[in-house]
Amino acid sequence: TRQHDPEALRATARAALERARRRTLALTDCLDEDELAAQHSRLMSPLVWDLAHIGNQEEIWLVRAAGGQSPIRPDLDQLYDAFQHPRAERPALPLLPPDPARRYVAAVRDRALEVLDAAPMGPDADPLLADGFVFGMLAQHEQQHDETMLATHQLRRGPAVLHAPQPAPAPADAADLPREAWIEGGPFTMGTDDEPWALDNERPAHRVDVPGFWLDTVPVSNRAYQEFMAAGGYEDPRWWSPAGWSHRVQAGLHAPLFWRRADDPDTTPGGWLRRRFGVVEPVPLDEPVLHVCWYEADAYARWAGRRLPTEAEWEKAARHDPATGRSRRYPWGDAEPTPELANLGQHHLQPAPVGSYPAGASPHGVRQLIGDVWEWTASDFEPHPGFRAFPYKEYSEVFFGPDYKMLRGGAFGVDPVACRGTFRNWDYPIRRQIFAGFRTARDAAAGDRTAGDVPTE
Ligand code: AVJ
Ligand code: FE
Repeated sequence: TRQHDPEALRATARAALERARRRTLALTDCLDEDELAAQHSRLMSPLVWDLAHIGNQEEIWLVRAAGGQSPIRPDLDQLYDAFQHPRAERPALPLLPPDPARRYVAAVRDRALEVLDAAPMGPDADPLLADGFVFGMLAQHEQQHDETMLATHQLRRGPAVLHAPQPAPAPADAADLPREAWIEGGPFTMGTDDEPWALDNERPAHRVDVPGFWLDTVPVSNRAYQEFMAAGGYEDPRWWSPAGWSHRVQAGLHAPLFWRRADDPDTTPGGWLRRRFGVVEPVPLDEPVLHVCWYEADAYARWAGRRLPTEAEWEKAARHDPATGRSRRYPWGDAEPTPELANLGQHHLQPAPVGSYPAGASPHGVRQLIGDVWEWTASDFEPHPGFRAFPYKEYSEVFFGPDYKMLRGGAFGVDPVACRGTFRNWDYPIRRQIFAGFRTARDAAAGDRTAGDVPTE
């Protein structure tokens, strides 16, 4: 996966940066000045803040730190420092209006491409430049903000401005899939040392012993989640953690975010409607459930007699190849994602039906680990053993601890550059505006573990 030809690496880096910028502009060119400056939710920044913040990070890390160039707009550093201003306060800041923000990000990009054309990028170069890391880091940063901007679009009220084709219907075999897959026990390699654009929190590679466990072959569907709702799951504290139950009561949770009861529940299959990027439609029963918080996922799993997988279990299911004992980049192997393998890249504005993407299945037959919906795991955000912050503590290190829960796998609005079997995402357990669903797991029962835990054919 390392590209040793510097010209090929330059072309890959340029394409990743250009793809991110096309998306950033598409997400901001479709709204007028007022909508770009408005705060559509207190959870989110105004879109103009994300836009200029993308440029400012590119200036700081790519143009100045890696490129050694002089500052373009050092006066903007404070304004667009995410740690100095919480999201709720950003609309009151003297932000660049949309057109000056667009000119700023374009000026930074011109300089960034000059740096790219001149940079030594061999494995012995400065660590920011080696293997083109800083270009990959900024492309991932921009794509992550694009996903955040997509969540702002989803929260925004008003007529639809984003459009995309629907994913294909589920393949014929989706209904006959086994409900769960057995992931045999034993050590596997978690994290990576040889993924050139892996971020600091994905490193280093280390062995983790994961006892055998059962994992859902597909994410939990809206149909299954509605069974939990119909069984009174939201009203029964037995299924909720203490913190989850107090949040459930205080926030009045009773259904996923963006859902409302249909006026004519008898003629709407399932009886629920959802708002999706400005369109109200019946909740599709075969899609993975989306816009649930960690507490809801945890409660559903307990109601189902199951639990959320740990992050190590998730990564083993997504990467471990029982035939070779190797950890691979993706469930299907080492090849880059394509539209046949996973629902990524905002080609669609929703997840595909559960059971989709048979070509992207893992060797254990687990589907949709990559793409469709971020998957909540049971785990807190902890560093891998041997972690070293790079290039700055505020990317990952300041978030370590029990406040954040880990999400894995990426959603339909995640670009492939910011998605792989090792990629780690995190958020507060109350957050629902992110594109998150989940799947469940359970421990081995007596008799499940064979001698030496060799998988049986
Ligand atoms: C990894 C998605 C939690 O959006 O807060 C963006 C990514 N870091 N700018 C976030 C990030 C700095 C981060 N997440
Ligand atoms: Fe950022």
